[in-house]
Amino acid sequence: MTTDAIAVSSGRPFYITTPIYYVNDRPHVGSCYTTIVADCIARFMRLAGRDVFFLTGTDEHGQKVEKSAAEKGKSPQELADENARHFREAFEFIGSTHDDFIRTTEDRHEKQVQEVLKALIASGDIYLGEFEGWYDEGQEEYVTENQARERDYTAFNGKPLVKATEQNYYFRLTKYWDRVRKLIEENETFVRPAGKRSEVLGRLKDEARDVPVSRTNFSWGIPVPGDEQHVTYVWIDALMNYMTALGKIDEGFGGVGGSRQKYWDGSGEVVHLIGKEILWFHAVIWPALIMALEDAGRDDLKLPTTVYAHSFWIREGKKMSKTLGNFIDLETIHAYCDRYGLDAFRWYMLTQGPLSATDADFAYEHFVEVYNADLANGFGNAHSRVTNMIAKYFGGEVPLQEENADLGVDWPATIAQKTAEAVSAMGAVDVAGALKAGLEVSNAVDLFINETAPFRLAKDEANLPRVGTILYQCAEALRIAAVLMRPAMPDAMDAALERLGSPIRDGQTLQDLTRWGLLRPGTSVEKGDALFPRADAKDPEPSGVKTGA
Ligand code: ME8
Repeated sequence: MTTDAIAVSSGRPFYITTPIYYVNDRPHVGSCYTTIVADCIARFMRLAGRDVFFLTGTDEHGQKVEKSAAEKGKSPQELADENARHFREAFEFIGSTHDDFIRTTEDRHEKQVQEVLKALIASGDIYLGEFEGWYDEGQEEYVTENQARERDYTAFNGKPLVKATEQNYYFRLTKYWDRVRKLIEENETFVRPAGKRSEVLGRLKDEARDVPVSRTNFSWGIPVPGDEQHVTYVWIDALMNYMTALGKIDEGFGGVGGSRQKYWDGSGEVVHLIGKEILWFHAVIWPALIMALEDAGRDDLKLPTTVYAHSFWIREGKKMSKTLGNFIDLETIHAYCDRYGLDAFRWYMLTQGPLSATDADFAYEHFVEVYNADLANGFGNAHSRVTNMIAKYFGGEVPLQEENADLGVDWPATIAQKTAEAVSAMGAVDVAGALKAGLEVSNAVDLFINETAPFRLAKDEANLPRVGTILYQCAEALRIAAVLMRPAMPDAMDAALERLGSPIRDGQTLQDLTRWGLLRPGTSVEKGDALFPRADAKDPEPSGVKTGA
């Protein structure tokens, strides 16, 4: 995915996905994070005129869910229903604009996964074999002898690895190993960011091995067609969601006719946004599966454009875990949003989050610092200065500009440059970079006010035309800053635009909205309460009240 390929263009499809989340647990800051990032990209791309499809959902099969349900005295389906509802509610709460929410226990998904299994068993790329190895029960994956030794025979969750022998169905990954390596080597943007790509290429230097794709030690999963004592390994089942939701395997089961085919037919980009711990599955096993399907005659199926693996939120330098009890859970997220607003929470997630190769620390003091700097003293302050002065000096109407006034800032050029920066950053999945471009416009307005001092000039009535020119430029630049920051903070930026008399109308695109001079003199401007009231770090950290398991 080059920057150019993804850039603004009318109507071209853009498909973005999050991982589907396990229903053995409730949503937390991690699942909310990936979904917020995907949402921000989806909103930006829609505004840029792309035909976007944004998918999220839940991963409901597997041993982990079966065990977790048993511990809670529930059936796996009951637990899945309950937690899928929590995920839906959480994603609605954080303002996610996903177009579909897929659940792997849905008929449309199960039927298509069984078709895939049948096709691959028939082509010989899935076969019955025997295996002994080190198994990570938490991750539901086998690790090689080398990896097991390196980790001191400890699983990802800190428990010991177990030695397991099984007769299983296997996927012939060995057959596709070199093709996948070549794909990643020759295509710099298939796995992003660059550091993650190198990690995967490093692992691909190891000896190739086939991967088990079925289990017999639990039953909560999709039965292997023709050999029902085996259930499909959760990973194969889960990865297929990206295609089954579009009806790519069989549109008859997609339940949407052929209307979603265009989102993955080679005419646009397909971006899988994931966390770093599931990169191997997405960067290696997933393309290999698609290649195997191609070999089995499904040459209509395409590879994704980019697998983007972000790092993790940690808490005060430590990994977040249930054992440490230091998770930013939903209740805490609600408490933050109650105090600072959902938009501020999204802003923090998006601008300070671990999208790069390093983990990001969620720390209260840091949250307050960023909130005050960017929002209360940044955009919010610039907005209230400008709307207040327009109210005070021009009766709340956007003033006229003087002809040929040169106030030292070439706004049209600045805006064109910042918009281009935002588009190119978003195309490279650099969400923080894209949002920074908007914030820089609003910071430039603040500086411009300090330098041109309209509040001082206004003391002499003769200067009012000059003051008007300054305030027109401020209001127009702030309008555009709000447009650029809106994918992160839809409600707050809509309020800001509303007060500038410039709500976004249906059908308006980024290109229309970032055109300098759209704001008409005479437009009514409203001043109002602070968009982002200042925060005080001396207040205790917001904390949520637990509402059950
Ligand atoms: O792995 N910081 O589901 P899952 C940032 N069902 N993101 C985090 C995070 C953290 N501390 N913790 C979790 C699964 N995430 C499989 C996926 S996809 C075909 C199947 C996010 O419920 C991050 O996106 O364990 C990570 O990849 C995902 O939650 C894992 O969710």
